[in-house]
Amino acid sequence: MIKGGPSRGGRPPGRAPAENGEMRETVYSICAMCTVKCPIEVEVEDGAVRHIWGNPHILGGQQLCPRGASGKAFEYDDERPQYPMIRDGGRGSGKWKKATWEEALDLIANKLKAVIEKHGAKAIILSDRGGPITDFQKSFIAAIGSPNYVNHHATCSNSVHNANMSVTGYARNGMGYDYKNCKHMVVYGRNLLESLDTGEARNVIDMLEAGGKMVCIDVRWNYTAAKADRLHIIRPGTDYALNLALINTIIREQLYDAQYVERWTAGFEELKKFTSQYTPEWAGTETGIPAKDITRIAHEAAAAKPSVIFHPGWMTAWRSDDFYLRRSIYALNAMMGSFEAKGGIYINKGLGNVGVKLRTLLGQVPKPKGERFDGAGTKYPHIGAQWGMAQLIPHAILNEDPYPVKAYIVMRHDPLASLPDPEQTKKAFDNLDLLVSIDVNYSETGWYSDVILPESTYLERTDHVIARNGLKPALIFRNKAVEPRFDSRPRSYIFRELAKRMGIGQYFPYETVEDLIAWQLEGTGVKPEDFRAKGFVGLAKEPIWFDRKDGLKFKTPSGKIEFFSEKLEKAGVPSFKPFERPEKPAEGSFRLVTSKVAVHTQGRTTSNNPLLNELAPENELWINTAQAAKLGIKDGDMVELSAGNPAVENAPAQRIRAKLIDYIHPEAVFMLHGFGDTVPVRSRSYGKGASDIRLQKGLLKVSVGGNCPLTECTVSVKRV
Ligand SMILES: Nc1nc2c(c(=O)[nH]1)N[C@H]1C(S)=C(S)[C@@H](COP(=O)(O)OP(=O)(O)OC[C@H]3O[C@@H](n4cnc5c(=O)[nH]c(N)nc54)[C@H](O)[C@@H]3O)O[C@H]1N2
Ligand SMILES: Nc1nc2c(c(=O)[nH]1)N[C@H]1C(S)=C(S)[C@@H](COP(=O)(O)OP(=O)(O)OC[C@H]3O[C@@H](n4cnc5c(=O)[nH]c(N)nc54)[C@H](O)[C@@H]3O)O[C@H]1N2
Ligand code: SF4
Ligand SMILES: [Mo]
Repeated sequence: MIKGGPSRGGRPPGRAPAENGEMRETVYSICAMCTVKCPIEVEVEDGAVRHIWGNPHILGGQQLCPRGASGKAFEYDDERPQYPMIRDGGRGSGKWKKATWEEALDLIANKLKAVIEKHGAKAIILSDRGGPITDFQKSFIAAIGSPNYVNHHATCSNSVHNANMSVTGYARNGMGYDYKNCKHMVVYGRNLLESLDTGEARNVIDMLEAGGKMVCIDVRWNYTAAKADRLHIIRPGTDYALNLALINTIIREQLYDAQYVERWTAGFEELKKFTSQYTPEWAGTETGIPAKDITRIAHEAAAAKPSVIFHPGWMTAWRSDDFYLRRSIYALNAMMGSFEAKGGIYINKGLGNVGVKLRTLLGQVPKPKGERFDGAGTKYPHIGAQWGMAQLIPHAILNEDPYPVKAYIVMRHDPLASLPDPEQTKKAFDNLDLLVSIDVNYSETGWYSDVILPESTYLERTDHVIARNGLKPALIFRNKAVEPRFDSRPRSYIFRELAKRMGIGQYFPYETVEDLIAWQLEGTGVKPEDFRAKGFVGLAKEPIWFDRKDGLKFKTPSGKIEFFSEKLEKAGVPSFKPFERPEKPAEGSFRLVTSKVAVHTQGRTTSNNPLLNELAPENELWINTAQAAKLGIKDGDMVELSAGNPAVENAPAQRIRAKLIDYIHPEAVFMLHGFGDTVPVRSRSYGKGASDIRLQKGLLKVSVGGNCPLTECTVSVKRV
């Protein structure tokens, strides 16, 4: 027993000797079982993980989600790469040579140098999962002179980010939601009680318990809908029509916050004119949601303003016009005056708001010159270059458009499990001189690469300090809890060593990551030991709110919320776009809708986890009961799905069991993402379930918001 006792509330931080002589300690760190980065407290006993909890000082002692809690099972699973591996056969053949770190890093550096010599640094792309813990890899790719850093957002939030940038000047995650004080929330396909961020889910439950109302707009029932006041099942791809009618109603009936609109928005008259034709009656026929229900949403939201959230969602790469849907959601919030209102959407406060400057490696690296491979920020001026468009990587490689791309470093990202149409991406990868995967698992991309570098897991490594932005900004970092089990290395080592070999070692001026942290903190007034007590250092005593009368800081050219954007127009992108009705799928065909399950993360992060695999080993196909009857499909029948996209050849069919459900739109079928594993050394998930991305043929496309239009996929369904 730890002296003082290991009770949930009062575990003392730091090392504490146990009575029988063994050592137990608690280490504060950051979860990485998904990308949300919940603060954790790891209980370590005799150098091994005993249990992982939520950091009680931030998460109020709450438990983690099932994936966070299964971090221990991941750590002690041997089915992950245990040493550097160099391909020793054809791509994807599974033939590997065990290598030392010196051999693997030398090989990578030599190939990169050869590519630079022949084609220039631009011919190298690095992609990762994005987020704040990216300083090592971003600095590396910039320091070798390539502008081609890209993250996964093309299949996640690109259109939300770029839409919010065009309306308020902030990215999606530049803002947060004051759920606890919210009185009315409308969510569009944001399944927030299953596609989890634990803190968010807890706050939403608190909101509902305090009497807040939630209205869900989805094409099917889900766990969020189960807790909502109302679920409106909408015709897939018509949310934009709903919003145009909501805006129309709110303006026509003068339900908006006139003072706020006058003070903080630009282009209201244009918005009014544009939406005047879109009545609730019209939207009723487009969406299938009766006009009276649409009017009711507008009335209820307006009655609760400004404590209202029209939730802009997250993984929204639904359709080509998704950008306009997201713009309309941000516009609705603006009309409710909800930006920077209690119970609304607040602007995240960062270090700049508390006068703290944190050093980063990237801050010391000259910005690389030259055009990006994807044209983000140049050919597409309204698309953020900080995210880029990973879906254009295959095109760039195959067509040398706009220039040759010959090397690709993939870090904490699995394009062959997350981009649509992996067959096409593989074809492109066959033309690379070098494909490197830096991962903690065997990913699909890793299995197809030239070199796998095993990174030490999140429990085995310390990463640099990051800012936790929000109403009360804080500093935090991922802190090593246990020694690596295998011959892996942390990212701080991998990129420093590669940099040395590339002759850019000066940009990685540290020996240990602890030195780096001390250097980062110099001049901030915060010391490394300050993190010991709670695992983070708060930088504001009270929540920071900007003054709604005069102090709002929108980052648009006008400093206001721009319904009409001259910047967009100049880029050749109209501020408003008429609604276009999605085509109705042919008889026996359906729109394929995919999403997440509470016990897994994305494509390949957790599907082979011993505990989580047991909880959800396979996916099923949800199909509307009446539609299934027409096709002679019964619950539990095996069905075959074929890609029905136009101009698709050789789309591999996928087999999956049918699950009949009344509460899904008859035009849609639904399956979970992340199944259909093709990597044989992942014994638990290999070959199980059907792959959605293999059906999403021909969708490596750029939509106006920079996203891949993932739901513009139809499949035909037949009984096997
Ligand atoms: N457990 C778990 N939690 C996660 C993740 C995970 O992998 N596992 N991933 C994290 C990440 S990276 C993200 S981006 C978020 C994603 O979180 P969400 O944004 O909630 O995305 P999805 O889980 O894909 O859910 C999308 C929902 O949209 C619905 N939908 C599909 N088409 C339409 C349509 O045309 N209109 C409407 N109104 N609804 C539609 C689907 O039925 C589904 O319920 O979750 C995060 N949290
Ligand atoms: N059809 C369809 N496609 C989708 C989605 C969908 O719902 N349907 N969801 C989309 C969404 S929202 C997203 S965010 C993307 C996600 O796409 P990805 O970001 O590619 O997500 P994963 O497939 O989980 O791949 C992440 C990789 O990171 C590795 N990894 C995990 N932890 C670490 C670590 O600490 N270090 C290193 N080096 N590697 C690590 C994992 O093992 C895994 O191989 O997929 C998108 N694609
Ligand atoms: S949501 Fe779950 S898996 Fe993701 S960081 Fe938080 S605890 Fe970890
Ligand atoms: Mo995502």
